[in-house]
Amino acid sequence: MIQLYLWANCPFCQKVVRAASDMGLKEGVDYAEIDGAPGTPGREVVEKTGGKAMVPFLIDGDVHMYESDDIIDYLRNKAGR
Ligand SMILES: N[C@@H](CCC(=O)N[C@@H](CS)C(=O)NCC(=O)O)C(=O)O
Repeated sequence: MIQLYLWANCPFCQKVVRAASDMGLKEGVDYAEIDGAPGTPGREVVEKTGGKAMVPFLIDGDVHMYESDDIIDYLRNKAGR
Protein backbone atom coordinates (compact mmCIF):
# COMPACT_ATOMS: atom_id res chain seq x y z
CA MET A 1 0.00 0.00 0.00
CA ILE A 2 1.11 3.58 -0.64
CA GLN A 3 2.65 5.08 2.50
CA LEU A 4 2.22 8.78 3.18
CA TYR A 5 4.41 10.31 5.88
CA LEU A 6 2.70 13.41 7.18
CA TRP A 7 2.86 15.99 9.93
CA ALA A 8 -0.47 17.39 11.13
CA ASN A 9 0.99 20.92 11.44
CA CYS A 10 2.29 20.98 7.89
CA PRO A 11 0.17 22.86 5.33
CA PHE A 12 1.72 20.89 2.43
CA CYS A 13 0.65 17.66 4.16
CA GLN A 14 -2.84 19.03 4.71
CA LYS A 15 -3.01 19.89 1.00
CA VAL A 16 -2.12 16.28 0.07
CA VAL A 17 -4.70 14.80 2.46
CA ARG A 18 -7.39 17.15 1.15
CA ALA A 19 -6.60 16.26 -2.46
CA ALA A 20 -6.65 12.54 -1.66
CA SER A 21 -10.02 12.93 0.00
CA ASP A 22 -11.35 14.92 -2.98
CA MET A 23 -10.25 12.00 -5.22
CA GLY A 24 -12.25 9.65 -3.02
CA LEU A 25 -9.16 7.90 -1.70
CA LYS A 26 -9.54 6.37 1.75
CA GLU A 27 -6.90 6.22 4.44
CA GLY A 28 -6.29 2.59 5.42
CA VAL A 29 -7.71 1.36 2.11
CA ASP A 30 -5.90 3.23 -0.66
CA TYR A 31 -3.00 4.58 1.37
CA ALA A 32 -1.55 4.38 4.85
CA GLU A 33 -0.97 7.57 6.79
CA ILE A 34 2.15 7.54 8.99
CA ASP A 35 3.15 10.20 11.48
CA GLY A 36 6.23 11.97 10.11
CA ALA A 37 6.41 14.71 12.74
CA PRO A 38 9.91 15.65 13.92
CA GLY A 39 11.25 13.18 16.49
CA THR A 40 8.98 10.29 15.47
CA PRO A 41 10.00 6.87 14.13
CA GLY A 42 8.21 7.87 10.92
CA ARG A 43 10.51 10.86 10.46
CA GLU A 44 13.50 8.51 10.84
CA VAL A 45 12.13 6.40 7.98
CA VAL A 46 11.67 9.55 5.88
CA GLU A 47 15.26 10.63 6.47
CA LYS A 48 16.78 7.19 5.93
CA THR A 49 14.75 6.41 2.82
CA GLY A 50 14.75 9.74 1.01
CA GLY A 51 17.75 11.49 2.53
CA LYS A 52 15.87 14.64 3.53
CA ALA A 53 14.09 15.69 6.72
CA MET A 54 10.95 16.80 4.93
CA VAL A 55 7.27 15.92 4.76
CA PRO A 56 5.03 15.11 3.01
CA PHE A 57 6.89 12.02 1.80
CA LEU A 58 5.43 9.19 -0.26
CA ILE A 59 6.73 5.64 -0.49
CA ASP A 60 5.15 3.26 -2.99
CA GLY A 61 7.56 0.39 -3.48
CA ASP A 62 10.58 1.84 -5.22
CA VAL A 63 8.89 5.21 -5.75
CA HIS A 64 9.93 7.94 -3.28
CA MET A 65 8.58 11.48 -3.50
CA TYR A 66 8.89 14.68 -1.43
CA GLU A 67 7.02 17.35 -3.38
CA SER A 68 3.36 17.74 -2.44
CA ASP A 69 2.32 18.63 -6.01
CA ASP A 70 4.16 15.56 -7.37
CA ILE A 71 2.50 13.39 -4.71
CA ILE A 72 -0.94 14.71 -5.65
CA ASP A 73 -0.28 14.01 -9.36
CA TYR A 74 0.96 10.52 -8.49
CA LEU A 75 -2.15 9.76 -6.41
CA ARG A 76 -4.38 11.11 -9.18
CA ASN A 77 -2.73 8.84 -11.77
CA LYS A 78 -2.96 5.86 -9.42
CA ALA A 79 -6.58 6.59 -8.62
CA GLY A 80 -7.38 7.15 -12.28
CA ARG A 81 -9.19 10.44 -11.67
N1 LIG B 1 8.24 21.62 -1.37
C1 LIG B 1 7.69 20.86 -0.36
C2 LIG B 1 7.72 21.66 0.93
C3 LIG B 1 7.42 20.80 2.11
C4 LIG B 1 7.84 21.47 3.40
O1 LIG B 1 8.37 22.61 3.42
N2 LIG B 1 7.61 20.78 4.51
C5 LIG B 1 8.03 21.28 5.80
C6 LIG B 1 6.89 21.16 6.82
S1 LIG B 1 5.50 22.13 6.36
C7 LIG B 1 9.16 20.43 6.34
O2 LIG B 1 9.16 19.22 6.18
N3 LIG B 1 10.13 21.09 6.99
C8 LIG B 1 11.23 20.39 7.60
C9 LIG B 1 10.88 19.85 8.95
O3 LIG B 1 9.72 19.89 9.37
O4 LIG B 1 11.77 19.31 9.61
C10 LIG B 1 6.26 20.45 -0.75
O5 LIG B 1 5.57 21.22 -1.47
O6 LIG B 1 5.85 19.38 -0.37
